[in-house]
Amino acid sequence: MDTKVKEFIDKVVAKNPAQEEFVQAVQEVVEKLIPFVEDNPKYKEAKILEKMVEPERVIMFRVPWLDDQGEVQINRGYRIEFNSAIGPYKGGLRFHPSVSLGGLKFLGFEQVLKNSLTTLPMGGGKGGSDFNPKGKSDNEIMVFCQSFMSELFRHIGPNTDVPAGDIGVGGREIGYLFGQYKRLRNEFTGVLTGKGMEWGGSRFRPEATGYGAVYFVEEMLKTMGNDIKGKTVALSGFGNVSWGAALKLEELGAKVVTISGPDGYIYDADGITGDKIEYMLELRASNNDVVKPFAEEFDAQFIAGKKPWEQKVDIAIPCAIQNELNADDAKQLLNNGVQIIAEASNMGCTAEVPALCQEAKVPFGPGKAVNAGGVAVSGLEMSQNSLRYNWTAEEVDEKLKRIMKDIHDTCVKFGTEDDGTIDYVKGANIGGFVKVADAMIAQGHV
Ligand code: 2IT
Repeated sequence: MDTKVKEFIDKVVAKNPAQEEFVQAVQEVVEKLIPFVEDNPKYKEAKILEKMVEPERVIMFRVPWLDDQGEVQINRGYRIEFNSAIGPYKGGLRFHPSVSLGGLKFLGFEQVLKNSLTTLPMGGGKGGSDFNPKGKSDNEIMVFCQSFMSELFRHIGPNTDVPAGDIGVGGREIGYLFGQYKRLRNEFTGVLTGKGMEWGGSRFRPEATGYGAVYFVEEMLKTMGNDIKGKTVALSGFGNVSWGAALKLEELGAKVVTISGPDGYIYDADGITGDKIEYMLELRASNNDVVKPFAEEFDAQFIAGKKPWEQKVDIAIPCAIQNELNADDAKQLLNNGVQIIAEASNMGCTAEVPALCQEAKVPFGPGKAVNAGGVAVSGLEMSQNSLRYNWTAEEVDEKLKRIMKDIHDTCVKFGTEDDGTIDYVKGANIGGFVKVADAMIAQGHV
């Protein structure tokens, strides 16, 4: 490791003990940014990198609720308000038993650069709870959401901080959270995104992360003189992101052969299409967090306890959770001739994977670029709420496509190497950084 990078990371580790994912996310970014900052002393003098790794504000709170048996349950809630240099804090809420302060700081840190890449005026934030939706009744989910919002409401607002969904938080949860916010504030505002179409939501917000990821992969393929038609694709997860990606991949003539859950993965040689894609929504709504029932329903293969990366595919798109594709998985994919690995999940790959891809001259798309379509359509939802107006499906889709193309152009601009290859990690990190850093300098020492 470069000595300057090491010095920087040593300080981050010392100041943030036991926050490995946060350190991993910071390291991936500063490895690319420190050389850039050395060449641009204004960022160095203003200590922009040092400032950017410190959230502006961290809110941590108790979330008590009563389960269906009348027993008291206590969870922990968080909101990390990371950076507001270019707009209100914006980012999702994650409800998952693995949620911790360090995990949310990694997600908030990534969100700052991702939101900047979208070209829209959004700062970065992230929040959530260690609440586990698995096995909970609909009533328990509602009661939990109401208790969570009974504290969160005082910290957020349409011009302050605008949460959305993430793992474990979809349309249903956003509904319960919005209802409670509205009740407490007596205000109907765009304080959350991912709302239902009847009450201020945007067309394509549920599909947006998956659609955007596929648009980005299409752009990557274009630079290789290739296209998506006929490609076989391995997706992981069965939630919102892989559902949206599967829909768009089918539309564009690619073939999705895998999805996965914590219990294992599905391999379907015929392709996951039509009703099979819609069934993913039922799996999620069941609150069981398993993918096996898919195999029973559609006579596909279920491989227990394994990850989909052992299959031979043209394109691999992790869509589930952080660090779900490691160095061994990447080697297996590369040996099997994979042409692109693109993270639709946040930090879906472990730290070694981008370098392995670069060595093999296989393009690697980092999450903050590939999955930015979700928050981009959240930004468009905020615009529509401010206008008190709804754009048509065509209008939203056209804007999303344009944004994903702009993000790809930014990656090419800042990430093209002397040999002509594109380092998308470098491109996304520098491209996202410049706008935030310039805004921070312009706003003085705050
Ligand atoms: O990771 C992400 O970008 C999201 N969960 C979406 C955030 C948002 O505000 O739409």
